[in-house]
Amino acid sequence: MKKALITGINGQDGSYLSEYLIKQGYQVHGILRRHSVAENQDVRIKDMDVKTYYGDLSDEISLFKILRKVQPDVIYNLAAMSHVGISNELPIFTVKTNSLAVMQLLELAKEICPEAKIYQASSSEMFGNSIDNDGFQRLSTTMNPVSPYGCSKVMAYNLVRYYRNAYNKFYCNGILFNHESPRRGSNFVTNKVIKSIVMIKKNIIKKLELGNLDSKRDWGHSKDYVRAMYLIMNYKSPEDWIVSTEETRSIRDFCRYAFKLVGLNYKDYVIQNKKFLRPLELKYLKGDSSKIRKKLKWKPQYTFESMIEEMIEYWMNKIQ
Ligand code: G4F
Repeated sequence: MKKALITGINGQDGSYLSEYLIKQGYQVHGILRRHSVAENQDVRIKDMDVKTYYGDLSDEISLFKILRKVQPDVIYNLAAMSHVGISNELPIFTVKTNSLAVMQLLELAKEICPEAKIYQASSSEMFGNSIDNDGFQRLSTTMNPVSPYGCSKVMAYNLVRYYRNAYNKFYCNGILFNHESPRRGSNFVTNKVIKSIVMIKKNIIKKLELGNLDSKRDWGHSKDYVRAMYLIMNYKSPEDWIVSTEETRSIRDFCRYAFKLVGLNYKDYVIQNKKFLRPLELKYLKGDSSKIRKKLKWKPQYTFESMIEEMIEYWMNKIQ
């Protein structure tokens, strides 16, 4: 039985990937960070057949011990300080977790489990406001990040490429555009909007405060994107890939559709609060995923609409 180690196993992607890998016949191991609220520690994976270990990417001793004990065949590095807005408040922590810790992982893996393949969760935030003339971002697009998070991810992306080339390793980057689901943290805009809509509908709150409504994102579903991760790791050679829906919509479009689904008009409820604006905004994302569609036959199964419908249904049942 092949062994997979997932860092960030209790996150949105970590939990969907665990389910997917178990179905593919893997023994799944994961690293959990200690959480002060014990119930939140493993909330997304508690019913899954996975083995977990307390650790932290930035704690080299825990990482060393876990790698030595598990001896994974494949490592999916999904752990990160993943909130772009908050990376402006925690820039040093962001770089330590998202860049330096990745170097630590690469070094340790090279010594302890030299045959292990590594997947690195790279991000469309690395492109910043660079857009090719045809309106897409692709592997050749200049990376011009506009947040500490984006900068930290560019460093990790380059480290993975460096180790791959220098030491002839199967290390890959998946540059994933935004991906959402009912398991998304509720301080990311999609789940914040959906959860608030349900609370408005149930008369729990009256308004929804947001920041920039005009930035555009290429939003897919996390379940589709973990399938892409698996395909990337099972391709014949280690490469870098873009995973995206090739469609872009504004936060305003998202609100318009989601409010309409429950019979409301977003204009009656959404107000702007400067507190949610960022020092620099990434204005537009639309990824060219033709490479993965062609070479790995990947394509998303969810649409923008079916993803939002699933999220609404989840919160309608959850919030009473
Ligand atoms: O949902 P968001 O916080 O996602 P963002 O910043 O695009 O980052 C996500 O996608 C990246 C891939 O490109 C990942 F790497 C990253 O880890 C994360 O998953 O914000 C989306 C947009 C932004 O333009 C933001 O300014 O929504 C805008 N927004 C407007 N009001 C808001 C809010 N974002 C948040 N989080 N909260 C608001 O109230």
